Amino acid sequence: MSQTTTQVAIIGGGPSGLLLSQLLHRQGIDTVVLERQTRDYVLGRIRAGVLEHGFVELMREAGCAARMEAEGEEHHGVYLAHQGRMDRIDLAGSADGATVMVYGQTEVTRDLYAARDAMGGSVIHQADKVQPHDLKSQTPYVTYEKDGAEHRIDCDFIIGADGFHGVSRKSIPADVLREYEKVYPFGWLGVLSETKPASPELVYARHERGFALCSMRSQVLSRYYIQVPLTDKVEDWSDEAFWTELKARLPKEVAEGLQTGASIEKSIAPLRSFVAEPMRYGQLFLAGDAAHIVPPTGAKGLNSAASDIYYLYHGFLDHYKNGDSAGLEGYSEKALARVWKAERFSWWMTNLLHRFPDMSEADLRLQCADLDYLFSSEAAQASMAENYVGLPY
Ligand code: FAS
Ligand code: PHB
Repeated sequence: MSQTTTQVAIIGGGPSGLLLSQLLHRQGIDTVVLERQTRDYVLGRIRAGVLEHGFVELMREAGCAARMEAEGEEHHGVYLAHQGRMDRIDLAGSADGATVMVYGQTEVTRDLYAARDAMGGSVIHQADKVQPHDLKSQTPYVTYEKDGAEHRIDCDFIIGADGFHGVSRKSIPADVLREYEKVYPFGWLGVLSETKPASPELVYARHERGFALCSMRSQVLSRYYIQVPLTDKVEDWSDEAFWTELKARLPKEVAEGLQTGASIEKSIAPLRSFVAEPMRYGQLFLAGDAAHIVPPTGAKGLNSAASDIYYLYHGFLDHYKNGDSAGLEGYSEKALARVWKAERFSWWMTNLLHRFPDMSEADLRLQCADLDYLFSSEAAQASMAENYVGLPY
Protein backbone atom coordinates (compact mmCIF):
# COMPACT_ATOMS: atom_id res chain seq x y z
CA MET A 1 0.00 0.00 0.00
CA SER A 2 1.41 3.41 -1.03
CA GLN A 3 1.48 5.98 1.77
CA THR A 4 1.46 9.77 1.36
CA THR A 5 0.77 12.70 3.66
CA THR A 6 -1.18 15.93 3.26
CA GLN A 7 -2.65 18.55 5.55
CA VAL A 8 -6.29 18.42 4.35
CA ALA A 9 -7.66 15.34 2.55
CA ILE A 10 -10.81 16.19 0.57
CA ILE A 11 -13.26 13.47 -0.46
CA GLY A 12 -15.22 14.63 -3.52
CA GLY A 13 -14.15 16.51 -6.66
CA GLY A 14 -17.34 18.47 -7.21
CA PRO A 15 -17.56 22.26 -6.74
CA SER A 16 -17.30 22.08 -2.93
CA GLY A 17 -14.14 19.98 -2.81
CA LEU A 18 -12.44 21.73 -5.71
CA LEU A 19 -13.18 25.25 -4.42
CA LEU A 20 -11.79 24.49 -0.96
CA SER A 21 -8.73 22.79 -2.43
CA GLN A 22 -8.04 25.80 -4.66
CA LEU A 23 -8.52 28.37 -1.88
CA LEU A 24 -6.26 26.50 0.57
CA HIS A 25 -3.55 25.78 -2.00
CA ARG A 26 -3.32 29.51 -2.79
CA GLN A 27 -2.52 30.01 0.93
CA GLY A 28 0.13 27.31 0.93
CA ILE A 29 -2.03 24.73 2.68
CA ASP A 30 -1.59 21.28 1.14
CA THR A 31 -4.62 19.26 0.01
CA VAL A 32 -5.44 16.12 -1.96
CA VAL A 33 -8.84 15.69 -3.65
CA LEU A 34 -10.16 12.14 -4.09
CA GLU A 35 -12.92 11.88 -6.73
CA ARG A 36 -14.73 8.62 -7.48
CA GLN A 37 -15.64 9.47 -11.07
CA THR A 38 -13.71 10.58 -14.13
CA ARG A 39 -13.39 14.29 -14.79
CA ASP A 40 -15.59 14.01 -17.89
CA TYR A 41 -18.30 12.32 -15.84
CA VAL A 42 -18.24 15.12 -13.25
CA LEU A 43 -18.32 17.75 -16.00
CA GLY A 44 -21.22 15.96 -17.67
CA ARG A 45 -23.61 16.82 -14.85
CA ILE A 46 -26.08 19.67 -15.53
CA ARG A 47 -27.07 21.26 -12.23
CA ALA A 48 -27.17 24.76 -10.77
CA GLY A 49 -27.32 27.93 -12.79
CA VAL A 50 -27.56 30.90 -10.39
CA LEU A 51 -24.64 32.06 -8.20
CA GLU A 52 -25.08 34.28 -5.15
CA HIS A 53 -22.82 37.31 -4.93
CA GLY A 54 -20.93 35.60 -2.07
CA PHE A 55 -20.08 32.68 -4.36
CA VAL A 56 -18.85 35.10 -7.02
CA GLU A 57 -16.55 36.75 -4.46
CA LEU A 58 -15.17 33.36 -3.41
CA MET A 59 -14.42 32.44 -7.02
CA ARG A 60 -12.58 35.75 -7.37
CA GLU A 61 -10.56 35.01 -4.21
CA ALA A 62 -9.78 31.58 -5.64
CA GLY A 63 -8.46 33.22 -8.81
CA CYS A 64 -11.09 31.41 -10.88
CA ALA A 65 -13.49 34.20 -11.87
CA ALA A 66 -12.11 35.41 -15.24
CA ARG A 67 -14.34 33.30 -17.52
CA MET A 68 -17.35 33.71 -15.24
CA GLU A 69 -17.01 37.48 -15.43
CA ALA A 70 -16.53 37.35 -19.20
CA GLU A 71 -19.29 34.86 -20.03
CA GLY A 72 -21.64 34.95 -17.04
CA GLU A 73 -24.63 37.31 -16.86
CA GLU A 74 -25.27 39.56 -13.88
CA HIS A 75 -29.00 39.64 -13.18
CA HIS A 76 -30.67 42.49 -11.28
CA GLY A 77 -34.14 40.98 -11.09
CA VAL A 78 -36.26 37.85 -11.38
CA TYR A 79 -39.89 37.36 -12.50
CA LEU A 80 -42.72 35.47 -10.83
CA ALA A 81 -45.63 34.59 -13.13
CA HIS A 82 -48.85 33.91 -11.24
CA GLN A 83 -52.60 34.37 -11.56
CA GLY A 84 -52.19 35.69 -15.13
CA ARG A 85 -49.61 38.32 -14.03
CA MET A 86 -45.85 38.71 -14.38
CA ASP A 87 -44.35 40.52 -11.39
CA ARG A 88 -40.67 41.34 -11.03
CA ILE A 89 -38.57 41.22 -7.88
CA ASP A 90 -36.03 44.03 -8.17
CA LEU A 91 -33.07 42.26 -6.57
CA ALA A 92 -30.60 45.11 -6.78
CA GLY A 93 -33.16 47.72 -5.71
CA SER A 94 -34.38 45.65 -2.77
CA ALA A 95 -31.13 44.13 -1.57
CA ASP A 96 -28.77 47.12 -1.39
CA GLY A 97 -27.53 46.67 -4.95
CA ALA A 98 -26.74 42.95 -4.61
CA THR A 99 -27.27 40.86 -7.73
CA VAL A 100 -26.84 37.23 -8.83
CA MET A 101 -24.60 35.78 -11.54
CA VAL A 102 -26.13 33.40 -14.08
CA TYR A 103 -23.33 30.96 -14.90
CA GLY A 104 -23.73 27.18 -14.92
CA GLN A 105 -22.28 24.90 -12.26
CA THR A 106 -20.73 22.86 -15.05
CA GLU A 107 -18.66 25.90 -16.06
CA VAL A 108 -17.81 26.68 -12.43
CA THR A 109 -16.51 23.13 -12.06
CA ARG A 110 -14.59 23.36 -15.34
CA ASP A 111 -12.93 26.59 -14.18
CA LEU A 112 -12.01 25.03 -10.83
CA TYR A 113 -10.47 21.98 -12.49
CA ALA A 114 -8.48 24.24 -14.82
CA ALA A 115 -7.22 26.25 -11.83
CA ARG A 116 -6.24 23.05 -9.99
CA ASP A 117 -4.32 21.91 -13.05
CA ALA A 118 -2.60 25.29 -13.41
CA MET A 119 -1.36 25.15 -9.80
CA GLY A 120 -0.38 21.48 -10.03
CA GLY A 121 -3.09 20.67 -7.49
CA SER A 122 -3.54 17.00 -6.56
CA VAL A 123 -6.92 15.72 -7.81
CA ILE A 124 -7.11 11.93 -8.03
CA HIS A 125 -9.91 10.63 -10.27
CA GLN A 126 -11.45 7.16 -10.24
CA ALA A 127 -10.47 6.80 -6.60
CA ASP A 128 -12.46 3.75 -5.54
CA LYS A 129 -13.54 2.54 -2.09
CA VAL A 130 -12.52 5.81 -0.45
CA GLN A 131 -12.76 5.38 3.32
CA PRO A 132 -11.96 7.82 6.15
CA HIS A 133 -10.35 6.35 9.29
CA ASP A 134 -9.54 7.31 12.93
CA LEU A 135 -11.71 10.41 12.79
CA LYS A 136 -11.56 10.99 16.56
CA SER A 137 -7.77 10.79 16.65
CA GLN A 138 -5.23 13.52 15.86
CA THR A 139 -3.87 11.30 13.08
CA PRO A 140 -6.78 10.51 10.80
CA TYR A 141 -6.20 8.97 7.42
CA VAL A 142 -8.01 8.02 4.23
CA THR A 143 -7.62 4.84 2.21
CA TYR A 144 -8.68 4.23 -1.37
CA GLU A 145 -8.04 1.96 -4.34
CA LYS A 146 -6.94 3.01 -7.79
CA ASP A 147 -5.90 0.83 -10.72
CA GLY A 148 -6.06 -2.19 -8.43
CA ALA A 149 -3.58 -0.78 -5.92
CA GLU A 150 -4.36 0.29 -2.35
CA HIS A 151 -3.34 3.74 -1.11
CA ARG A 152 -3.27 5.56 2.24
CA ILE A 153 -3.17 9.31 2.85
CA ASP A 154 -2.26 10.48 6.36
CA CYS A 155 -3.61 13.95 7.12
CA ASP A 156 -4.56 16.48 9.78
CA PHE A 157 -8.17 16.86 8.63
CA ILE A 158 -10.67 15.18 6.29
CA ILE A 159 -13.34 17.08 4.33
CA GLY A 160 -16.46 15.18 3.32
CA ALA A 161 -17.41 17.03 0.10
CA ASP A 162 -18.75 13.85 -1.51
CA GLY A 163 -22.37 14.80 -2.05
CA PHE A 164 -25.61 13.29 -0.84
CA HIS A 165 -24.65 9.71 -1.70
CA GLY A 166 -21.06 9.89 -0.47
CA VAL A 167 -19.22 7.90 2.19
CA SER A 168 -18.42 10.74 4.61
CA ARG A 169 -21.78 11.39 6.28
CA LYS A 170 -22.17 7.64 6.72
CA SER A 171 -18.86 7.59 8.61
CA ILE A 172 -20.42 9.54 11.49
CA PRO A 173 -21.80 7.09 14.12
CA ALA A 174 -25.59 6.71 14.04
CA ASP A 175 -25.85 7.69 17.70
CA VAL A 176 -24.12 11.00 16.93
CA LEU A 177 -25.69 11.91 13.57
CA ARG A 178 -29.11 13.60 13.41
CA GLU A 179 -30.85 13.81 10.04
CA TYR A 180 -33.83 15.99 9.13
CA GLU A 181 -35.65 15.30 5.87
CA LYS A 182 -38.70 16.45 3.97
CA VAL A 183 -39.43 14.76 0.60
CA TYR A 184 -41.66 16.66 -1.85
CA PRO A 185 -44.41 14.81 -3.78
CA PHE A 186 -43.07 15.83 -7.22
CA GLY A 187 -39.86 16.21 -9.20
CA TRP A 188 -38.40 18.63 -11.74
CA LEU A 189 -38.05 17.59 -15.37
CA GLY A 190 -35.16 19.68 -16.71
CA VAL A 191 -34.25 20.35 -20.36
CA LEU A 192 -31.14 22.03 -21.76
CA SER A 193 -31.52 23.37 -25.30
CA GLU A 194 -29.37 25.39 -27.68
CA THR A 195 -32.01 28.08 -28.01
CA LYS A 196 -32.24 31.73 -27.03
CA PRO A 197 -33.66 32.29 -23.53
CA ALA A 198 -37.40 32.91 -23.27
CA SER A 199 -36.83 36.01 -21.14
CA PRO A 200 -33.90 38.31 -20.30
CA GLU A 201 -34.29 37.32 -16.62
CA LEU A 202 -35.44 34.09 -14.96
CA VAL A 203 -39.18 33.41 -14.87
CA TYR A 204 -40.60 31.27 -12.04
CA ALA A 205 -44.19 30.32 -12.95
CA ARG A 206 -46.99 29.16 -10.61
CA HIS A 207 -49.74 27.50 -12.64
CA GLU A 208 -52.69 25.22 -11.94
CA ARG A 209 -50.98 22.60 -14.16
CA GLY A 210 -47.82 22.86 -12.05
CA PHE A 211 -44.62 24.84 -11.59
CA ALA A 212 -42.34 25.89 -14.45
CA LEU A 213 -39.02 27.74 -14.61
CA CYS A 214 -37.33 29.51 -17.51
CA SER A 215 -33.60 29.87 -16.91
CA MET A 216 -30.49 30.03 -19.06
CA ARG A 217 -26.76 29.40 -19.31
CA SER A 218 -26.03 32.02 -22.01
CA GLN A 219 -27.84 33.86 -24.81
CA VAL A 220 -27.66 30.67 -26.90
CA LEU A 221 -28.20 28.03 -24.22
CA SER A 222 -31.44 27.80 -22.24
CA ARG A 223 -32.46 25.72 -19.23
CA TYR A 224 -36.10 24.93 -18.51
CA TYR A 225 -37.90 22.95 -15.82
CA ILE A 226 -41.45 21.75 -15.25
CA GLN A 227 -42.85 20.09 -12.14
CA VAL A 228 -43.76 16.44 -12.83
CA PRO A 229 -45.25 13.62 -10.72
CA LEU A 230 -42.71 11.36 -8.99
CA THR A 231 -44.02 8.49 -11.09
CA ASP A 232 -42.89 10.12 -14.36
CA LYS A 233 -39.84 8.77 -16.18
CA VAL A 234 -37.71 10.94 -18.48
CA GLU A 235 -38.52 8.57 -21.36
CA ASP A 236 -42.22 9.46 -20.88
CA TRP A 237 -41.45 12.96 -22.14
CA SER A 238 -40.71 13.68 -25.80
CA ASP A 239 -39.22 17.08 -26.58
CA GLU A 240 -42.51 18.07 -28.21
CA ALA A 241 -44.53 17.06 -25.13
CA PHE A 242 -42.14 19.04 -22.93
CA TRP A 243 -42.38 22.24 -24.98
CA THR A 244 -46.17 21.98 -25.18
CA GLU A 245 -46.51 21.56 -21.40
CA LEU A 246 -43.99 24.30 -20.65
CA LYS A 247 -45.83 26.79 -22.86
CA ALA A 248 -49.15 25.85 -21.24
CA ARG A 249 -47.72 26.94 -17.87
CA LEU A 250 -46.17 30.23 -18.98
CA PRO A 251 -47.75 33.66 -19.46
CA LYS A 252 -48.90 34.18 -23.04
CA GLU A 253 -46.30 36.83 -23.80
CA VAL A 254 -43.48 34.49 -22.70
CA ALA A 255 -44.89 31.35 -24.35
CA GLU A 256 -45.37 33.08 -27.70
CA GLY A 257 -41.74 34.16 -27.84
CA LEU A 258 -40.31 30.85 -26.68
CA GLN A 259 -37.82 29.28 -29.10
CA THR A 260 -38.03 25.48 -28.97
CA GLY A 261 -35.38 23.05 -30.10
CA ALA A 262 -33.88 19.63 -29.54
CA SER A 263 -33.01 18.83 -25.92
CA ILE A 264 -29.27 18.26 -25.44
CA GLU A 265 -29.89 17.12 -21.87
CA LYS A 266 -33.09 15.92 -20.25
CA SER A 267 -33.41 14.59 -16.68
CA ILE A 268 -35.75 14.37 -13.72
CA ALA A 269 -34.46 15.41 -10.27
CA PRO A 270 -36.29 14.58 -7.05
CA LEU A 271 -36.88 17.38 -4.55
CA ARG A 272 -36.03 17.12 -0.89
CA SER A 273 -35.09 19.27 2.08
CA PHE A 274 -32.35 17.51 4.04
CA VAL A 275 -29.93 18.52 6.78
CA ALA A 276 -27.43 16.35 8.68
CA GLU A 277 -26.14 17.53 12.04
CA PRO A 278 -23.45 17.96 13.24
CA MET A 279 -21.33 18.95 10.24
CA ARG A 280 -18.18 18.00 12.14
CA TYR A 281 -17.17 14.74 13.79
CA GLY A 282 -13.64 14.69 15.19
CA GLN A 283 -11.31 15.63 12.33
CA LEU A 284 -14.05 15.11 9.68
CA PHE A 285 -15.90 18.16 8.34
CA LEU A 286 -18.94 17.78 6.06
CA ALA A 287 -19.52 20.40 3.33
CA GLY A 288 -22.11 20.95 0.59
CA ASP A 289 -24.50 18.22 -0.48
CA ALA A 290 -22.81 15.75 1.87
CA ALA A 291 -24.50 17.66 4.70
CA HIS A 292 -27.56 19.34 3.18
CA ILE A 293 -29.93 19.31 0.21
CA VAL A 294 -32.55 21.87 -0.78
CA PRO A 295 -35.33 21.83 -3.38
CA PRO A 296 -33.70 23.86 -6.22
CA THR A 297 -36.56 26.41 -6.28
CA GLY A 298 -34.51 29.01 -4.43
CA ALA A 299 -31.22 28.22 -6.23
CA LYS A 300 -29.58 27.54 -2.86
CA GLY A 301 -27.96 24.11 -3.35
CA LEU A 302 -24.62 25.11 -4.80
CA ASN A 303 -24.72 28.43 -2.96
CA SER A 304 -25.06 26.79 0.46
CA ALA A 305 -22.04 24.65 -0.39
CA ALA A 306 -20.15 27.90 -1.00
CA SER A 307 -20.81 29.29 2.48
CA ASP A 308 -19.63 26.02 4.05
CA ILE A 309 -16.42 26.36 2.05
CA TYR A 310 -16.03 30.00 3.11
CA TYR A 311 -16.23 29.03 6.81
CA LEU A 312 -13.85 26.08 6.37
CA TYR A 313 -11.38 28.17 4.36
CA HIS A 314 -11.15 30.84 7.06
CA GLY A 315 -11.13 28.22 9.81
CA PHE A 316 -8.13 26.47 8.29
CA LEU A 317 -6.37 29.78 7.61
CA ASP A 318 -6.66 30.73 11.30
CA HIS A 319 -5.61 27.25 12.38
CA TYR A 320 -2.53 26.90 10.22
CA LYS A 321 -1.43 30.57 10.10
CA ASN A 322 -2.29 31.77 13.63
CA GLY A 323 -2.69 28.56 15.66
CA ASP A 324 -6.27 29.63 16.35
CA SER A 325 -8.79 26.78 15.96
CA ALA A 326 -11.88 28.72 17.03
CA GLY A 327 -13.17 28.83 13.45
CA LEU A 328 -12.90 25.06 13.09
CA GLU A 329 -14.42 24.49 16.52
CA GLY A 330 -17.37 26.71 15.64
CA TYR A 331 -17.76 25.49 12.04
CA SER A 332 -20.74 23.19 12.45
CA GLU A 333 -22.84 25.67 14.42
CA LYS A 334 -21.99 28.59 12.13
CA ALA A 335 -22.53 26.66 8.88
CA LEU A 336 -25.80 25.13 10.09
CA ALA A 337 -27.18 28.54 11.11
CA ARG A 338 -26.92 29.71 7.48
CA VAL A 339 -27.89 26.33 5.99
CA TRP A 340 -31.20 26.28 7.88
CA LYS A 341 -32.05 29.77 6.63
CA ALA A 342 -31.40 28.58 3.07
CA GLU A 343 -33.55 25.50 3.77
CA ARG A 344 -36.35 27.77 5.00
CA PHE A 345 -36.21 30.01 1.94
CA SER A 346 -36.10 27.04 -0.47
CA TRP A 347 -39.05 25.42 1.34
CA TRP A 348 -40.99 28.71 1.28
CA MET A 349 -40.44 29.29 -2.47
CA THR A 350 -41.31 25.65 -3.21
CA ASN A 351 -44.57 25.92 -1.26
CA LEU A 352 -45.32 29.29 -2.86
CA LEU A 353 -45.00 28.12 -6.47
CA HIS A 354 -45.77 24.41 -6.75
CA ARG A 355 -49.12 22.61 -7.07
CA PHE A 356 -49.13 19.96 -4.31
CA PRO A 357 -51.30 16.93 -5.12
CA ASP A 358 -53.33 17.19 -1.90
CA MET A 359 -53.99 20.94 -1.97
CA SER A 360 -57.49 21.98 -0.90
CA GLU A 361 -59.32 25.04 -2.25
CA ALA A 362 -58.31 26.79 0.96
CA ASP A 363 -54.65 25.89 0.36
CA LEU A 364 -54.86 27.35 -3.15
CA ARG A 365 -56.39 30.57 -1.83
CA LEU A 366 -53.69 30.85 0.84
CA GLN A 367 -51.02 30.36 -1.84
CA CYS A 368 -52.55 33.21 -3.84
CA ALA A 369 -52.71 35.36 -0.73
CA ASP A 370 -49.00 34.73 -0.14
CA LEU A 371 -48.26 35.96 -3.66
CA ASP A 372 -50.64 38.92 -3.35
CA TYR A 373 -48.96 39.92 -0.10
CA LEU A 374 -45.51 39.56 -1.67
CA PHE A 375 -46.36 41.95 -4.48
CA SER A 376 -48.22 44.42 -2.29
CA SER A 377 -45.38 44.83 0.20
CA GLU A 378 -41.94 46.32 -0.43
CA ALA A 379 -40.80 44.74 2.83
CA ALA A 380 -41.86 41.29 1.60
CA GLN A 381 -40.06 41.82 -1.71
CA ALA A 382 -36.95 43.02 0.10
CA SER A 383 -37.07 39.87 2.23
CA MET A 384 -37.30 37.66 -0.84
CA ALA A 385 -34.54 39.63 -2.57
CA GLU A 386 -32.08 39.42 0.32
CA ASN A 387 -32.59 35.66 0.51
CA TYR A 388 -32.36 35.14 -3.25
CA VAL A 389 -29.10 37.12 -3.67
CA GLY A 390 -27.70 35.36 -0.60
CA LEU A 391 -27.73 36.11 3.12
CA PRO A 392 -24.42 37.31 4.59
CA TYR A 393 -21.78 34.64 5.34
P1 FAS B 1 -21.58 17.19 -5.63
O1 FAS B 1 -22.57 16.06 -5.49
O2 FAS B 1 -21.68 18.13 -6.77
O3 FAS B 1 -20.10 16.58 -5.71
C1 FAS B 1 -19.72 15.50 -4.88
C2 FAS B 1 -18.63 14.73 -5.61
O4 FAS B 1 -18.20 13.67 -4.77
C3 FAS B 1 -19.13 14.09 -6.90
O5 FAS B 1 -18.31 14.46 -7.98
C4 FAS B 1 -19.09 12.59 -6.62
O6 FAS B 1 -18.74 11.85 -7.76
C5 FAS B 1 -18.03 12.50 -5.55
N1 FAS B 1 -18.19 11.33 -4.67
C6 FAS B 1 -19.33 10.82 -4.17
N2 FAS B 1 -19.06 9.76 -3.38
C7 FAS B 1 -17.70 9.62 -3.37
C8 FAS B 1 -16.80 8.71 -2.76
N3 FAS B 1 -17.26 7.73 -1.95
N4 FAS B 1 -15.48 8.86 -2.97
C9 FAS B 1 -15.02 9.86 -3.76
N5 FAS B 1 -15.82 10.75 -4.39
C10 FAS B 1 -17.14 10.62 -4.19
N6 FAS B 1 -28.53 23.34 -7.09
C11 FAS B 1 -28.99 24.53 -7.50
O7 FAS B 1 -28.68 25.56 -6.87
N7 FAS B 1 -29.80 24.62 -8.62
C12 FAS B 1 -30.14 23.50 -9.36
O8 FAS B 1 -30.87 23.60 -10.35
C13 FAS B 1 -29.67 22.24 -8.96
N8 FAS B 1 -29.99 21.10 -9.67
C14 FAS B 1 -29.54 19.88 -9.23
C15 FAS B 1 -29.85 18.68 -9.92
C16 FAS B 1 -29.40 17.44 -9.46
C17 FAS B 1 -29.76 16.16 -10.21
C18 FAS B 1 -28.62 17.36 -8.28
C19 FAS B 1 -28.16 16.02 -7.74
C20 FAS B 1 -28.31 18.54 -7.59
C21 FAS B 1 -28.74 19.80 -8.06
N9 FAS B 1 -28.43 21.00 -7.40
C22 FAS B 1 -28.86 22.21 -7.80
C23 FAS B 1 -27.61 20.98 -6.26
C24 FAS B 1 -26.19 20.90 -6.72
O9 FAS B 1 -25.87 22.01 -7.50
C25 FAS B 1 -25.34 20.78 -5.49
O10 FAS B 1 -25.71 21.75 -4.52
C26 FAS B 1 -23.87 20.88 -5.78
O11 FAS B 1 -23.56 19.91 -6.73
C27 FAS B 1 -23.12 20.68 -4.46
O12 FAS B 1 -21.81 20.46 -4.76
P2 FAS B 1 -20.96 19.41 -3.91
O13 FAS B 1 -21.22 19.60 -2.47
O14 FAS B 1 -19.57 19.50 -4.43
O15 FAS B 1 -21.60 17.97 -4.24
C1 PHB C 1 -30.94 26.66 -13.30
O1 PHB C 1 -30.65 27.53 -14.14
O2 PHB C 1 -30.60 25.45 -13.43
C2 PHB C 1 -31.73 27.06 -12.08
C3 PHB C 1 -31.94 28.40 -11.83
C4 PHB C 1 -32.68 28.77 -10.71
C5 PHB C 1 -33.19 27.79 -9.87
C6 PHB C 1 -32.96 26.44 -10.12
C7 PHB C 1 -32.23 26.08 -11.24
O3 PHB C 1 -33.90 28.16 -8.78
